[in-house]
Amino acid sequence: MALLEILTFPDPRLAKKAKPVDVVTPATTQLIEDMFETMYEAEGVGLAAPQVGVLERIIVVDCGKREAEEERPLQPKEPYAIVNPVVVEKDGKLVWEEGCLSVPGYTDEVERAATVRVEGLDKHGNPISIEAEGLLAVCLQHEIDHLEGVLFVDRLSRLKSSMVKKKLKKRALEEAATA
Ligand code: GNR
Ligand code: NI
Repeated sequence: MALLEILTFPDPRLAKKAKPVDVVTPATTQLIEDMFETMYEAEGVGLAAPQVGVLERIIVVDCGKREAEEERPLQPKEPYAIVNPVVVEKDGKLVWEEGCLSVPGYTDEVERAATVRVEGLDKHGNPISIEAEGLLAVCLQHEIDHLEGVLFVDRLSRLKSSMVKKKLKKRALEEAATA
């Protein structure tokens, strides 16, 4: 088990497209376990491999604790690891206040699909299909965006996105100077 370093904006690796995983190997399974450990330590509800500098299509999510109030979730709120995840169905719209471990200190409202079905492989390489709503749906779409090099701040209006990114870059430079 190992804690991994979480990259933050404007690290260029966060803007790159991740490559599909050919074969799920023991190294993939190990990476998934390290990603879960890193996500729990950071108190996040999801993590994508590019956030830890690995440009492969792997995500982990665990929306369990934050969503215990939902009565009949489409899917049990357990931890999921998904290799090569794809949104195969989506429906409706919802606006959620999002944050990102790679964009510390900023949150904003983002509009996404209200329900999604995501297919991919689990940590053993077996096919899985997850139907989600609420925070889990948001989280799956947020993590899959990371695999395309897209951050939630890229989904704000053009003016807002450029203003926020400019401020975040300035803040990162100031922090680098005082570190
Ligand atoms: O921990 C996280 N919380 C969160 C809240 C609302 C919408 C999306 C997220 S994902 C984020 C963890 C993260 O950055 N994953 O990439
Ligand atoms: Ni994120």
